[in-house]
Amino acid sequence: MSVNISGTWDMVINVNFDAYMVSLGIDFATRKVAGLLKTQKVIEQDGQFFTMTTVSALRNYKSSFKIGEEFEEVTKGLDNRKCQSQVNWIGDKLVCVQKGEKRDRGWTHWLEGDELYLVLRGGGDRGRWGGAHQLCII
Ligand code: VL7
Repeated sequence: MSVNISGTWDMVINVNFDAYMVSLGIDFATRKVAGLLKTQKVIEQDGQFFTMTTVSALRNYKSSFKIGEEFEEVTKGLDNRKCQSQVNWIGDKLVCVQKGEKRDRGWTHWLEGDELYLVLRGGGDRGRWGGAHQLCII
């Protein structure tokens, strides 16, 4: 039985988000504004079906997918790239691979206690968030 990560999660820690954005080619001005955001992650999980909305004062980003099914993802409003994405449970970690122009791109979510973590990977760089945290480690 898989973990349930549904809920509304407030960022509390954010590490190396700027480096993640650099790896995706986000311009300086956008990075400075985006780096100040306290984002919220709203996750709906219904069996194999997920909807994730990253909510911020600047813009929102929504993606919906089914576990194990490849889908076309356009990172609209972010770096606006097209990816063939697939999300799977690997143990208790929810792992997304985003095949496209960037190598080794994707993200991983997992729970630790009552906190949600997120590692973002872009172009060989890595980032990480948590629950009410956003952590990024490159
Ligand atoms: C992660 C932002 C930086 C452009 C704007 C900043 C707006 C709020 O992949 C993501 O989430 C996954 C895993 O939880 C589910 O879709 C979105 C957002 C990273 C990348 C690019 C800066 C411009 C930030 C939307």
